[in-house]
Amino acid sequence: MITLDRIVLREIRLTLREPFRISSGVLSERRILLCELFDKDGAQTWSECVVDDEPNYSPETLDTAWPTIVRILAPRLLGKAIDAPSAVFEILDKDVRGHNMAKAALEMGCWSLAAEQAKLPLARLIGGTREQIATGISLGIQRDVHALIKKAEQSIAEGYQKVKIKISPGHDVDWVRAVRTAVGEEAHLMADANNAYTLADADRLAQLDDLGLMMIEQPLAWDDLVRHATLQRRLRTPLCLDESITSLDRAQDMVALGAGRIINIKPGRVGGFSQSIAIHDYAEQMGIPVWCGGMLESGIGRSYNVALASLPNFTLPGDLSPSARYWAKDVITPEWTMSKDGMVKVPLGRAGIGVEVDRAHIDRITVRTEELRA
Ligand code: OSB
Ligand code: MG
Repeated sequence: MITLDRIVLREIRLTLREPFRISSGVLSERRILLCELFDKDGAQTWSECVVDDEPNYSPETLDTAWPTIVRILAPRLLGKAIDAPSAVFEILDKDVRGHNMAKAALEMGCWSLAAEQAKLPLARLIGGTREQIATGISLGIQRDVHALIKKAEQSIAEGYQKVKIKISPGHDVDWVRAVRTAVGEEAHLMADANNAYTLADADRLAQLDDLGLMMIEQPLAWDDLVRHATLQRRLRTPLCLDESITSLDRAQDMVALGAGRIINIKPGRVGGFSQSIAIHDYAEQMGIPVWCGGMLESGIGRSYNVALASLPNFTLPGDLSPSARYWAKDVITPEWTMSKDGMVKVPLGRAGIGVEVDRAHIDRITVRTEELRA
């Protein structure tokens, strides 16, 4: 039983070590929304709302999520006795359209609180079976092809098991081919377009078929399925959907339409863990592999992704780069690290999210807080 008596929202600023460019925008200083959740019986945890500053990935931003949590979502939970974290999504979702990332921040926090209460690592509470997760890197669009080749080679040398190349018109077939030539046939490469193309580009995208990619992620519009299905029929390379999969229903639609063959699950995008687990289970039944995407989270958001990725059907490497790839200093200790063979360990040594949150550091980089009470 969970009864929240207090939620504290914080906006922190973390500067990326280098700007991250995707087809739909560039990120350099992250405004990150953290939540601290307190149960009336003393359990406490942190969660992260994975919104960006700009609505170029999803319609949500930090400035939509904050007031939505304050005015609409948190009051549905504060002071109410909640049977289990699996009940939270429905409570938050009833008659609230969208705002999945805002919902997810609270929902996932409740899963972590339940793990704290049960004295279990979050990964174990949800039925995770892996002790370490194969890790890939997501490389932003670089200044020129030489910079991209260098980054890809470095990533493989560091042990990453998958290299995802962000593409956009003008930075696509030739760039990916150049990387393939440089790193050889065996390297696990994929491309992510973040909606940069239309069906008019099908011939161009079909040229990627010769480059041995594991998948092409979300080439078409952020909310599209039908056109992806048309495109998938033209391509040998599997399509992987990211932006378009916002619920279990959309995952089922993807399969029914043949709009993709792989799903990138980001718990924030689908409203939290219960929806992520439902999509995972459905995909497993349908023979659809899934992997865990990233949103340039702080170490707190990452801990949820790592726990989720310990479920059995997360069979492909996740975008779970170690802390040092993003930040000069992360908000947790120890920071997330990756072994030489590209694995991230699931923290199974303690309850909840499994990592220590560096409150003093968070205090120093907090620009705003708001406390919500039952
Ligand atoms: O499309 O997967 C994406 C980051 C921000 C927004 C969208 C995406 C990404 C990434 C980065 O690819 C993954 C990571 O956290 O390393
Ligand atoms: Mg993506």
